[in-house]
Amino acid sequence: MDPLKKKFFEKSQTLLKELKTLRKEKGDVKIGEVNLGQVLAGMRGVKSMVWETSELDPIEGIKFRGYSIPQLRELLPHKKGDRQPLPEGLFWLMLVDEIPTQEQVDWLSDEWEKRAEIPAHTFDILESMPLTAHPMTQFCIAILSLQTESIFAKKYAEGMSKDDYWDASYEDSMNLIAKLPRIAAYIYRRNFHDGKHIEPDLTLDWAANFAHMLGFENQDFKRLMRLYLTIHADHEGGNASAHTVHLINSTLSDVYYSFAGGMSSLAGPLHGLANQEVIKFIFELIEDIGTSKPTKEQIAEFVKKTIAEGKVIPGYGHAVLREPDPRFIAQKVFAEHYITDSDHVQIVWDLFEVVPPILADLGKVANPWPNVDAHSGAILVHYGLKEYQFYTVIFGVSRALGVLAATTWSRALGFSLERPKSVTSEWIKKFVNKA
Ligand code: CMX
Repeated sequence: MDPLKKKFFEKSQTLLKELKTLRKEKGDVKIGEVNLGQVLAGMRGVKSMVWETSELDPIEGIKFRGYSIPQLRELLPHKKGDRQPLPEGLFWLMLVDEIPTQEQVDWLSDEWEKRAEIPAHTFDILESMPLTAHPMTQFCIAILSLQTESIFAKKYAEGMSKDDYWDASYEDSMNLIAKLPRIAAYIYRRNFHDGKHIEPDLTLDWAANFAHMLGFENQDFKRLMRLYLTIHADHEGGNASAHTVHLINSTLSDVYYSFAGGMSSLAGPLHGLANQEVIKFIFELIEDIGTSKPTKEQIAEFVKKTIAEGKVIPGYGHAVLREPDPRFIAQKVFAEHYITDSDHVQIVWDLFEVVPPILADLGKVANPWPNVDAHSGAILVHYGLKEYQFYTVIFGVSRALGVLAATTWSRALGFSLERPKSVTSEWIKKFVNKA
């Protein structure tokens, strides 16, 4: 058994026993209440699932196994000469709740390289897609095409015991994570660089190899990818992509089906697609105002006009957060350090000043602050990755780390098929009037 898998097995067995006892002895303890407002507002705040890998606080933002992003930047192993954390380290932490050593992270980089090979039919399927298909559509289809490699599905068909679900899930998760950068880069090069593909460089870490296969050799871009793929990895279990993965996987559909579903959810403009919408919004703003150096007054005008047209300001607001997103701040800190003289980045910073009071004045927006998607596009444009249709795919590559670590836990802990109760509006009217 590999060292990560062995650690995971030992830890998950201990928690499994604890949860079994808790369920038996305390199963009827109430942990929350649900009111009609929550149900009508997309189940906001309803505690209904267990997610081991991260937890979201409305004020402090995301904590991965209790660690904030600034703490992770200090504690997770780095590449020599880089201050950004390695996403391999975050995956290790999320999976086994321990900060890994440099040696453990190097082992994981090597392990993913060994598992990165893509079956030929996946490339064939991608080649059969029109170039007009959105990169997220291609990404979802490519992931689903990998389902032929599912160890879980194969073993299930052979009569696998419940006790072994976690093992097959771990193997599939490791394999899928290993393959995603190659698939994503293939889609990017196919769509935007005449299909001139770049072979992986097996000496590089997971994020740097992704940058290399995309065609970016700039060391700062590789640093950016390490940070980017770390901070987008997980946002507790209730966000749409994570919850979709959790739901699908609870039916014992394997991680390929589950993750493809999660990526379909990430492709929505209120979720991950917001990162492409933000840079589109900035390009439109520049076009509309006629300068890439607009004043704050001109930006405010454009923001108000957008709202008056019945549209949202992409990159602002959040279902849970009530302060600026620490993932936005982490990218701002990166840009302040590595980028001088970018009009797009400056507009992002000006929007950070201009948008919140305008949204707050509307009187209905629960969180007027920027979220993770408000910053990323301007930084990618700075390094030359201007094809914004691809941005959500990068988000998706990162999101695999959190949701697949969490899914491995779900199978180890034997969580049940998800099946909440729905009611009709007729039922609600009757119930509320009686109350
Ligand atoms: N611009 C304009 N109006 C906004 C707004 C924004 N950025 N954010 C919220 N509102 C509006 C909502 O549309 C809603 O209006 P109606 O009552 O007329 O329908 C009202 O304010 C209340 O919404 P809320 O309770 O503040 O927000 P929700 O929890 O319902 O939705 C979110 C959260 C993210 C969907 C919403 O803030 C939004 O649409 N933001 C823009 C899209 C975006 O950036 N999404 C990315 C989120 C991060 C991620 O998942 O990647």
